[in-house]
Amino acid sequence: MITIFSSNHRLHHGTELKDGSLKPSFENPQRADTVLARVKSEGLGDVISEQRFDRSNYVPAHSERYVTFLENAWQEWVATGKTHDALPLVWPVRDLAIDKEPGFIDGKLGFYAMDAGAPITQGTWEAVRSSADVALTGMERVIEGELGAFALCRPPGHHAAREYMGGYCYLNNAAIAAERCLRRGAKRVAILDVDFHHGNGTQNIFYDRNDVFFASIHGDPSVSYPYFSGFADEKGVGIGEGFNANYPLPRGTQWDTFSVALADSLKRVQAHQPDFLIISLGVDTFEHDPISHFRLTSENFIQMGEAIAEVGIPTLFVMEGGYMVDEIGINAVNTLQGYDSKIF
Ligand code: 5XA
Ligand code: ZN
Repeated sequence: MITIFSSNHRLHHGTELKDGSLKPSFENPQRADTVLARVKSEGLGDVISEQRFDRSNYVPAHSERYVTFLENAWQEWVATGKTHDALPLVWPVRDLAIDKEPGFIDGKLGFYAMDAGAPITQGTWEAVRSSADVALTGMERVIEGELGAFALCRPPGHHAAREYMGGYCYLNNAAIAAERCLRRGAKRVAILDVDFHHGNGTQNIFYDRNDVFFASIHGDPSVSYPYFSGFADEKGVGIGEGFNANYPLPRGTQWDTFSVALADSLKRVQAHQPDFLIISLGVDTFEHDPISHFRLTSENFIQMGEAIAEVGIPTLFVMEGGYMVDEIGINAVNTLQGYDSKIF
């Protein structure tokens, strides 16, 4: 399987507010480099660089003003005399004005963020747009006939909604790839998110749509991040009703439970009859992940890849979460090798 990778990911390395204090982010450059090293040592396939795409490719999944905010946020922050990471400190919750973009960067950061887990640094925009380009390059390869491709995206994307960042995510790489398929003539697309955390951003973008079916298997949001979405009764709205499926699972979930949800979600993917399938591939479901609470083994990731291949739909894998343990590379590549073993 081909892998698409951008060394620009290293331009982004920030801090996050965790347990009440500012710490180096768990989402660090070592992650993508470790996965890339495993792709190479296993001889998974060719590794290519991303093509450059125009920003107009990011807008369909987001909005013009949100993309403009991301492009300019660092300069606006620096113009106020600050040089450390930009993080929000006030949010438009409940009865506060939720649709008026503030004119000052402190307000904009809160307006366009769901949490204090998506720092903006000097290199963030370049890394973020390159990550989206990695997904778009991979999607193009699949549209052109590859049966599978791996977009080794960093930063990840699945918490990024139409108009907000959060949870280490800025542009929603999977959603941007899905929009590209539709603009290139696909009628239907499915996105399956197997990251430990609910893909709230992807759900938000497609919630009122019937052309993109979205399913997410994740830790029960009543006790796990992102806490405010990912419940089983979120099924879509309007013509999108029935095109969103959530599988919240308890802490400590092992393969026996996860695989049942996976099989059901894949059945629903098949029923949608998509031209393309996009997998939001988080490997933070691993038993030793430092911030998550499932108990999948490295062997289970091979089984996951095999199960995904069984549905027989050309598939783009988009890297999401999975934190610094040596096995992050093993688990991501195991999934891809499991897929390859059945599809080729
Ligand atoms: O998939 N999302 C993540 O792994 C990020 C979770 C952020 C928790 N602060
Ligand atoms: Zn995650």
